[in-house]
Amino acid sequence: MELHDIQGIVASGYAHLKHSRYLFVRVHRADAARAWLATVIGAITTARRRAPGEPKSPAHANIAFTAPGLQQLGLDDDAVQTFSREFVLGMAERAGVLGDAGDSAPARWTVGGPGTDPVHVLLLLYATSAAALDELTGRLWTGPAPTAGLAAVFRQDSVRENSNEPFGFRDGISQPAIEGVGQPPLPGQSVVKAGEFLLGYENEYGERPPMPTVAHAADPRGLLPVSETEPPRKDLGRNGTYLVWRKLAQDVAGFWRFMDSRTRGPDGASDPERRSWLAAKLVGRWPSGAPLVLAPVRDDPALGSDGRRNNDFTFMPTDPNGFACPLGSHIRRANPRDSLQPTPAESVRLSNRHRIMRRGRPYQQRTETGTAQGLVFIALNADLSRQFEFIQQTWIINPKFNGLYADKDPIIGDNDGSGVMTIQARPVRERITGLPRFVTARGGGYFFLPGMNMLRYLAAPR
Ligand code: N7H
Repeated sequence: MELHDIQGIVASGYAHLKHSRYLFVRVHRADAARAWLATVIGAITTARRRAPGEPKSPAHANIAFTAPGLQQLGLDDDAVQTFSREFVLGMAERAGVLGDAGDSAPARWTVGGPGTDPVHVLLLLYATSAAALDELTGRLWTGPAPTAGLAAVFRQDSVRENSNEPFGFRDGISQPAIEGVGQPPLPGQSVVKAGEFLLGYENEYGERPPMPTVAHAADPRGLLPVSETEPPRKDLGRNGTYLVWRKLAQDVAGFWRFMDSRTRGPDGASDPERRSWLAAKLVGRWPSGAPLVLAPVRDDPALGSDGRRNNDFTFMPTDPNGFACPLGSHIRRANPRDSLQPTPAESVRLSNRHRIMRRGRPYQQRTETGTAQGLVFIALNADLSRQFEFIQQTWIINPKFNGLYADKDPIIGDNDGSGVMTIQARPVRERITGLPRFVTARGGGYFFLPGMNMLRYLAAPR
């Protein structure tokens, strides 16, 4: 693996850096943008392994581009069109596939929608403290960015105080391991081929993902390797991947109010234990992170925080019918592991062709009416349609998922107040009705996270 050419966020979620900032940039002038890019390349973090004894860095930076961004930077249309169709169309155009309607419709987005400023570049900044983040922002953006030619059109900050997402559940537990990249796998962690997450390598089909290329003549400095499959064109996308960015607002008060309303005792009194049980059934894990498959009756915080045990499970050996972890719970939809047809082994193979690397972080911000919170959802994948979009469309918002017929994902599905969640149980199943939407899209975009070589190519004067 060419780790020095791969951006660091592919290999690590930078868990030691609590503060992050997502800066959305519009390019007005290509020459100014290229000059700025040339100054920041040296600060971009790669996936290179630390030398023995080398301390962890107190700050990291990564950078990604939309399709219009690549165009604005001067990439020929002929090259832009070699990127995946979904990427070229952009996230807002894929609203139908993603279930982004009603309050989640792109027309209402604060970034990435049809009514907002075009986004060309996304700068992802991470640091140990707010002051260090400001220093990094000054070094990479405020300082060197020319006043003309580039403008920040949106900024999202995030502070991660602990491992929980805003509803109160431990997040960031289950991730695929990429063959040849990152840490050795934990017990239960599936190892998938590098081509599921990086262009230029074999994927779970034994093939290489489609490679964006440029004409031979468009690389007069010889910065890019010659394509093996389409010579004399040059490989542009090698060691890059697609990045999904979504701002997902969470109705935390509404979520817990709903759980409360469905679990009150016969005398009308709240039942905190039962409330947490219902929420866990919807997620598939307890707030501590303990999976329902391994802790079916009550939360087990020691299990939830134990990285060697909290993801070491499949569904079929002990829970084929969903009596512990409901078939339609968020985690069983988002990664069904061994629980799909026709056999558990086939199901694992299939599930591993639809994995994403999640790099999301919570956000919280003041608004005119109070506090808004949610998730900056970030996912990496080599194939937007087969990975992120497939999960969202075929598993999350599909009422016919895995033998169900009327349910959508109870946490992030596009429910409208009449949603249904079936909790399989003996002797009879329980059906929770009247589910609203707890998570609303507020903005987003599809980006390409290039390899370092492509970055140098983009920054080179024309
Ligand atoms: Fe989900 N939540 O708090 O309920 N998610 N998710 N997610 N999610 C997971 O295993 C959550 C979202 C996946 O391999 C956990 O890390 C919330 C989107 C996948 O077992 C929790 C939001 C998509 C997994 C949550 C949200 C996914 C996963 C358990 C939005 C993809 C791994 C902790 C605000 C389209 C499944 C963990 C596996 C796990 C929550 C969004 C996918 C607690 C609140 C948009 C693949």
